[in-house]
Amino acid sequence: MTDTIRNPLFDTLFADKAADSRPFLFLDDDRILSYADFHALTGRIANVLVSNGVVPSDRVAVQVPKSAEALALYAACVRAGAVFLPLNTAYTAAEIGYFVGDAEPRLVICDPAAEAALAPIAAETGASLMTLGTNGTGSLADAAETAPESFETIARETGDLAAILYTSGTTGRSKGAMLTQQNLLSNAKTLAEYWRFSADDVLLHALPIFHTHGLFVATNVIATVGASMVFLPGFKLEPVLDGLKRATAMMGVPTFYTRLLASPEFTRERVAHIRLFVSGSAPLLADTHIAFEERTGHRILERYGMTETNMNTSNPCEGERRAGTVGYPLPGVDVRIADPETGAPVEEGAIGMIEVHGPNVFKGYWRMPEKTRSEFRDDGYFITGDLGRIDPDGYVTIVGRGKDLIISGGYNIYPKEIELAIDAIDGVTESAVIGVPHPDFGEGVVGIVVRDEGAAIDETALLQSLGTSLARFKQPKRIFFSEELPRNTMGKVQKAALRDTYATLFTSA
Ligand code: MCA
Ligand code: AMP
Repeated sequence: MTDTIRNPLFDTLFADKAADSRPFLFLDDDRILSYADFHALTGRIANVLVSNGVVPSDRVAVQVPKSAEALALYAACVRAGAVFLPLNTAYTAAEIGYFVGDAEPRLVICDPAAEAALAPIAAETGASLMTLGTNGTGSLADAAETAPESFETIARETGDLAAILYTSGTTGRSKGAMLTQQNLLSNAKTLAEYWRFSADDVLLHALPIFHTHGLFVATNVIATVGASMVFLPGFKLEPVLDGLKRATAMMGVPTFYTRLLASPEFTRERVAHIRLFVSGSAPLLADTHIAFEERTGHRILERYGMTETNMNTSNPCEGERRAGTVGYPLPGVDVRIADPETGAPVEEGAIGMIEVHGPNVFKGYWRMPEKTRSEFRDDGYFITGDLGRIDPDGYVTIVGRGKDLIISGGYNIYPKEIELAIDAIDGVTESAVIGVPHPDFGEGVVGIVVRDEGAAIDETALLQSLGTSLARFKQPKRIFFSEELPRNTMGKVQKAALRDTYATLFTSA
């Protein structure tokens, strides 16, 4: 550990390993980046950030493909006291426009291929634009190449912001969750200990690095203990099967595990040496849990978190990993079940709103004080929007969602946002968007659309119109037309009835 902590998050993750020659990243082009190499790279990138006008607390918005340099950019932002704002690589320019307008970053960094589309967006808010592609391409990489390694880390307090991650909302407007150094650091330390990570571990990393799971849960835990990662650009079966050979642990969304199980090459022998498989971001079906154990002899460890809270609960490392549950509240995290309307505690074992409190819980939504107030109880507990219960022996089970949310392959999709985009198309009267069981993504998005009288718009034309406004993963996999939407006596669309109608759309052979 460095003598004096100047920047708690950066110092704990990277500064105290600045001279460490042990591997941090095993890359897919066979390069190995040691902790020392990585630390030097953060210094060079931090110098580039500062020479491009970034001062402490400035936002740096980043939509770049996954790479070692992209990960170093995250660490460099923390080191330079900037607020890292990662964005899904699937977002369209229209979607990026909203985030840039809302967050007003000093600097926008994008894939060289997106430069022409994003230049006017950056210019509108007065942000500078730089690029970072794969394999060390782009203006940021070029500038970093010649920048000095030495950089005096900017001092930060634990309560200062380290990142803003946008999450969609039930009203369709995305909210920026403000995460402090303390939020990230406390969770990384807790998880590293709870999951028994040590410097000997090698994590298979195939998750994207623009969300909590791949960025904070995976990377921060590994860097906290000085372990290594097999760092893959994404989840593709062959490289993952190959990468597992040298790994001791893997983290993934349930789709990773169902895809592995679908491969005959995923055998007990292949993973006999693995210590830990972790699943989260979406419900892991008990069937998958059981099939995984039958195939491999390993029980997947399921945990539960949110962008706003980092990780809240986890099944134990030693002890029973109970299928269908998300385990115990993590040490230092208070979890309670409350009446969704009043916030009053429910009887032991009863179903209610999951509420959480602890050093992991975010500071609030960026420039949305009222929204922030409405999602916290007066005593400081955050209202997750997830419905669950706590069994007498302490295991938490998520039984549903109090929020209208679809989780597809670990990505959150808010129906309201999709409905607004569909309703804006000529010829559409109204629409309802639902999620139904999908064999690969867990839930698949389906749109039910009522057309204006005489309008001829069909499924293909509708999907084409959505192409420029919505990221591909959010677009309905199928659209159906109906004369009207089913409504209850209050006029509210009965989504449960629609979900029943289309329940087997993707799962019937
Ligand atoms: C890709 N497609 C999807 C998804 N991903 N459609 C629906 N849902 C998805 N998740 C679409 C593409 O647009 C494309 O459509 C087609 O599927 C194939 O695209 P491809 O890029 O080849 O897909 P893939 O690379 O196989 O990606 C699937 C994936 C990926 C590996 C499951 O979505 C993924 O890495 N998901 C992880 C998300 C994650 O990290 N979530 C954590 C959030 P077309 O062919 O029509 O063009 S953090 C969180 O939730 C909290 C805090 C927590 O607890 O962790
Ligand atoms: P995000 O907005 O991407 O942070 O997603 C957070 C949401 O993902 C939570 O509110 C839950 O609804 C869901 N989630 C995360 N982990 C799990 C899990 N293990 N089981 C069920 N749902 C989960």
